[in-house]
Amino acid sequence: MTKLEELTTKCSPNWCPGCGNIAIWAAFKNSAVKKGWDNTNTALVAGIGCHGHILNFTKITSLEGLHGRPVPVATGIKLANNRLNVFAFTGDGDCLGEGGNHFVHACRRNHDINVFIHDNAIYGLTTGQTSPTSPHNYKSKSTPQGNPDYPINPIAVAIASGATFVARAYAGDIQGTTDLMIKANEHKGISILDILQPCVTWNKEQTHDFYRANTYYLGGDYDVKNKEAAFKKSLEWGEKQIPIGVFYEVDEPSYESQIPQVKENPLVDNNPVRKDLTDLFEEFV
Ligand SMILES: Cc1ncc(C[n+]2csc(CCOP(=O)(O)OP(=O)(O)O)c2C)c(N)n1
Ligand code: SF4
Repeated sequence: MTKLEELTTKCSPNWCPGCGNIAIWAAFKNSAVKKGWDNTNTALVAGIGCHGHILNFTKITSLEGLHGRPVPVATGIKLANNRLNVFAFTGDGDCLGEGGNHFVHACRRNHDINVFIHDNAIYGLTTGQTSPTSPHNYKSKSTPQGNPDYPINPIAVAIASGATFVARAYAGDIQGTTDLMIKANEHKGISILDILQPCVTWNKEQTHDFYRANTYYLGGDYDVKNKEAAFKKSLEWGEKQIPIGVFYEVDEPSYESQIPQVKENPLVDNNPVRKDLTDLFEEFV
């Protein structure tokens, strides 16, 4: 059983007070405690950005990848040891800008990993420039006259690329985010969770007040298996019209379950053949 105090590191969070990352961190720790995720069964990866700091404050084995690369690192970890729960924390810039190609290919391959997008619709760490999810006409120091680009829709792109679990959370609802994180990890195959994460310092449009006023939970007779309906739903965005919850979930074989070398036993259980690579490295010195 994982205890909350066991997940704490010596580092104190340095996120701005009120930052949505604090709520995402809380939701992840709650999920870990509920489901027993710890160093024996779980690995974490993050990209570069404010979101990536989550690794410094969470005591579970982790690796901070290059900017835009947490998804391929996570798929590598899962291929090496498919017994692990693997979580990739990534920013909207990290995942959909620098890492956009990795995102699409991981979705279509249906790797059994969890991708949590800390979506603050700006580049946070580098002080608030326009990102791939910033709205059209958004003004920031990088687009002072208004953003000429139209935003990427992470939900629509994930569905179109073949992801088998696609959901959206609002960080300010810690309980709701916890439930979605747990559901994501229970899904066999790739789970994309786009988490609306207010950046209280730089983004004065997509604020906690904005999301509290305009989000609503999917439910009732909404059918998560209907791809066409999910795609249509993913295009909804507006006043009181931002859906939260699971948009799409279907059972399809994961990448790892189809690879003969890993479907029975994780690669780490095989006796790896160790080769002395000194000569090879010498060639490049
Ligand atoms: C290849 C590369 N390009 C640019 C940078 C500079 N850089 C570091 S963090 C960052 C933006 C991060 O934004 P996002 O991924 O949305 O994360 P956030 O800080 O908002 O959590 C950029 C552009 C970098 N480190 N590496
Ligand atoms: S700059 Fe924004 S995203 Fe980064 S810690 Fe501060 S509020 Fe959070």
